Amino acid sequence: MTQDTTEASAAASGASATDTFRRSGKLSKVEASQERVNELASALVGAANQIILDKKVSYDEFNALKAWLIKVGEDGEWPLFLDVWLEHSVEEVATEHREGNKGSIEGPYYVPEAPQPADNRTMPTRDDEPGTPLLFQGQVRSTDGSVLPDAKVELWQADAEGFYSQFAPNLPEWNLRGTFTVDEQGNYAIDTIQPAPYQIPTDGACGQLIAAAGWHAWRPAHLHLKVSAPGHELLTAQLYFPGDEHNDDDIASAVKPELMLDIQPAEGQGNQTTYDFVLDPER
Ligand code: MBD
Ligand code: FE
Repeated sequence: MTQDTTEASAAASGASATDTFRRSGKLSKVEASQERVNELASALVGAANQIILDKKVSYDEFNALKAWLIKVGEDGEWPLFLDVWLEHSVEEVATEHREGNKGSIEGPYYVPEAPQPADNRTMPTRDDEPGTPLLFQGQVRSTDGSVLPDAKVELWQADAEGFYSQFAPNLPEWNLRGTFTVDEQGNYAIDTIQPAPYQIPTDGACGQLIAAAGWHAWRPAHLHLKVSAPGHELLTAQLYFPGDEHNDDDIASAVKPELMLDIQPAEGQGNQTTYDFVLDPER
């Protein structure tokens, strides 16, 4: 058998993220009145013009911007760019009414309908999956304290090298992606591994911007979750690991103190952590 030695590239992961967005169904929910489009587009173009005037942007700089924007599209990096630098504000607006759990951004690498493992407990991994084992468990409740026995926990994460299945080459389709149900007490328990910090691709347009601006490309290690229950608002969240050097300077500005895990040594191998979710009833 010839080994597939394809390496991760910005353009390949960007193409997958663009494709995933197109297939997500999110676009079918878009409705915008002329009034609203006018309000938002005028504000955006107005702000950009004001920056040009304030910062005295030159023709050379204007052309560099044009070239860069063209490349963002060619590399398929619009989902990455928008989710890294803008989604956190959209998430803030969308969830400011909530009394239950704090959430965080979805990011570009969610794929719906990850299969439920046969034992409802073990995240799909390769036979030789590297990484520290992690038992991740907790309870799902409503804001009034009642347990939610019909809740569902979707978990997706990078592997111990920082790669997401379906967005990096050579990984099984559903590696480290799973859907789990809770028991009658609203409890879930999932065996997984600890993800590595994630570096956004450095060889595409977003990486080019990061290098040119002298920024860094890192997100702290994180677990991605969607927690849902009938009659409740869908919670999209990320959970973080204490001590990660990028918890305080996440490139995607998506860390919140409420989303920090308490990591303890497990009785067997690796670590364990307990995190309870509180969902808001639908309004
Ligand atoms: C990620 O893994 C991520 O979670 C976000 C928000 C953006 C880029 C990569
Ligand atoms: Fe992520």
